[in-house]
Amino acid sequence: MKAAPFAYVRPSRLSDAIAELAETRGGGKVIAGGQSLTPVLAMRLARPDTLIDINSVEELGALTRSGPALHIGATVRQRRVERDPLGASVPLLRLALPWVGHRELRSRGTVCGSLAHADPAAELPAVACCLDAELTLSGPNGHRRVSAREFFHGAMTTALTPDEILTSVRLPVAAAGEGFGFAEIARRHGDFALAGVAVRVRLRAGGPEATMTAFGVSDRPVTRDLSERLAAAVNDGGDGLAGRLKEQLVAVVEEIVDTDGDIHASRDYRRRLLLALAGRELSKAYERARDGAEEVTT
Ligand SMILES: Cc1cc2nc3c(=O)[nH]c(=O)nc-3n(C[C@@H](O)[C@H](O)[C@H](O)COP(=O)(O)OP(=O)(O)OC[C@H]3O[C@@H](n4cnc5c(N)ncnc54)[C@H](O)[C@@H]3O)c2cc1C
Repeated sequence: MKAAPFAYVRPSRLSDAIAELAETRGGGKVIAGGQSLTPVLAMRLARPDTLIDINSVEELGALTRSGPALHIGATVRQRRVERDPLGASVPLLRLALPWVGHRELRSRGTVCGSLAHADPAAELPAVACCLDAELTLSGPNGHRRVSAREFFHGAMTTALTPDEILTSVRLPVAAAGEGFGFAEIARRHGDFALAGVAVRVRLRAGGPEATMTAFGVSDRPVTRDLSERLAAAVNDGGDGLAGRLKEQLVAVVEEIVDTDGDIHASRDYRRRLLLALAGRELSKAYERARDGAEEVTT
């Protein structure tokens, strides 16, 4: 099938892009990498009257580190973050990116595009939630900052209003004493996840802090503080931390998996996947934090 007709504009300034989008009064759509939007257009599941291509807006192409944060502009490709040495400052992102489709898709797809698209089974929204990233949304009334955990409202639904552009995301760079874990189960490599987890562990004097974000199991990424459960499993001592963690996490996982079964997996199967992944990745993240091996190479 071919896309329904649309007008196409390619402004070179952010203010013009915002003005063009506002002028469409909700009928326009931003296009970044086009890896999700183009198939949707071709199937006529979306029929925008205007596409606002943001790829010529120079100020949206920045990938910079400023103090404790990595700043990723709206047109920065996923593959660039995967390869650029700056990307290594956010190890969880580097762990997750190879799971996003295939390399060819990541060469076009943008980090912000994936966040704006808000597929509940996508990897990068889970990373943003786990790290409590900050998103900048820009519209006719200026810029506003939204935490990733408040950005995702449901499947393909976010805090973005029809006249706003997601202009950048800021993620905290890793500090000493932190460790990360990321994994998913999909039917084939490059497919969306049936269930997945992003995990961050921080060692503190009072005990370890642990955050886990699950994806593919609800209509949006689900984040939980697992510090007490990790501390309990660690304090039990001995080998087999992943197994002890699984025992600690049964009730949390039961509560998180909030999707009816579908043609790919039942609810019970997703729970079992999530439990196995959560135990394993939390244990790995703890060991990485303890061993000071938070840097990830790809
Ligand atoms: C075969 C295939 C497999 C894939 N597998 C995966 C996978 O395993 N995991 C995964 O996460 N993704 C997967 N994807 C999608 C992924 O490739 C895209 O990178 C990502 O979802 C969208 O990024 P994009 O820059 O291409 O966005 P686009 O396709 O350009 O846009 C996607 C949506 O977000 C909006 N949008 C984009 N940028 C902005 C912005 N800055 N401000 C406001 N709105 C914006 C668009 O209007 C559109 O609604 C797959 C895609 C394909 C075709």
